[in-house]
Amino acid sequence: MVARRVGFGLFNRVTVRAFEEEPVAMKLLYSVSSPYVRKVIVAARELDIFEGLELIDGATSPTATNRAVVEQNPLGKIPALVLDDGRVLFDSRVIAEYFDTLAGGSRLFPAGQARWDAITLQALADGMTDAALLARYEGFLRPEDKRWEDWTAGQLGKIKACLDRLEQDWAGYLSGGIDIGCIATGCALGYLDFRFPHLEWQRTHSELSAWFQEFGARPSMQATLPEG
Ligand SMILES: N[C@@H](CCC(=O)N[C@@H](CS)C(=O)NCC(=O)O)C(=O)O
Repeated sequence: MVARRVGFGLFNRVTVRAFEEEPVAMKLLYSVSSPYVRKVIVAARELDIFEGLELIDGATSPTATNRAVVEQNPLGKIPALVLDDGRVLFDSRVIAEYFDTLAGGSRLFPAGQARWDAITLQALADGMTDAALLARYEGFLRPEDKRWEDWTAGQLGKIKACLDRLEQDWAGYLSGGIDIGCIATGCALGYLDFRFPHLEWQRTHSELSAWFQEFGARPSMQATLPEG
């Protein structure tokens, strides 16, 4: 997944020449376990602009905040994209759309009516990831004696509802080509397999599972398998 691992102070200027007038240097605060980071890196790879990114380790959590991340994004969350003109872009939705623009536009974020499908699917998939991450934090970060079963059950209920909706309403769409909604869905499902393998969602969602087997074999997905 990693093109270059460098410390924050060691900024080797890397530029991407795309469709903007000026070359843009871009540093991406990332971690190899984050599904949102994976989403933007898969987007960059699919758009052929990945080589223009400098990857900066930004591993962080709500209880062990990475100060280098907070300096760029007051929410303390990754991904965050630092541009050489001082702008910082976040969150993953904004960064993915920025990459799309750099690559000429309307590739992963289609124009016209199709846009609403693509970004609604992205919202559904990201929302499922949000629920999974909250359940992960509850079961992993929170001290054992303070964990709240009802909270975890609520998040797992959201995940199940999203999986059911993806299977029922989106399986045909997913097979129709790649856009930001498909990438977000692939990364959300990959995160479930990474952190919640016991859910065995593939046993109960056959069409989604078939799509994920194929989508997950793409080089962009294989190059970004989560670790940690
Ligand atoms: N909506 C954000 C979510 C980003 C997010 O929650 N990232 C996690 C890593 S997977 C994070 O940075 N967590 C640290 C925290 O919540 O303090 C996005 O799409 O980028």
